[in-house]
Amino acid sequence: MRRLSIGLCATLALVLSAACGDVDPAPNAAVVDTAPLELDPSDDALDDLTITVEYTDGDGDLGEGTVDVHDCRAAGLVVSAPLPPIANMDAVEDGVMIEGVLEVVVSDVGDVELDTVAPAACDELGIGAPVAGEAVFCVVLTDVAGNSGTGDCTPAVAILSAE
Ligand SMILES: [Ca+2]
Ligand SMILES: [Ca+2]
Repeated sequence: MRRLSIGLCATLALVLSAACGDVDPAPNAAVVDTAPLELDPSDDALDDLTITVEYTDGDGDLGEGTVDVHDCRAAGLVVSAPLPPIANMDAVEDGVMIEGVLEVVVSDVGDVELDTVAPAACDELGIGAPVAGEAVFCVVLTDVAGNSGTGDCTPAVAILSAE
């Protein structure tokens, strides 16, 4: 039973769009912190992962979109959560570029059987085949208009054996 919770840090910035008008409407993500780097699936207090993501969205409508976290150990291990409103309505209407930090918590990471190849969403981001005792998580953001930008992945997180 895995859950995803989202914390929005208070670092939302409204950036005036560049006048050249070449705005990317898709929200991009960059993983800036992953903690802890070791999870113990047999201990409920030690199996929760916090991924800190910097986001940018060229037209401001990321709020109320979704965040997907792909567990690259096997296809279909994806947790999704709705994002809270981010920019105010005026900014969204005006298509103002926004950037800020999201804290994404993936709760209760379990021990799973590995696929032989990385799931497509992870492969696209350059993640190789799953490795025993490790897990990589990739974060992809989708704005309220349905635009998905470039995601980013955590370093390998050690998964302690449940034995
Ligand atoms: Ca957007
Ligand atoms: Ca837990």
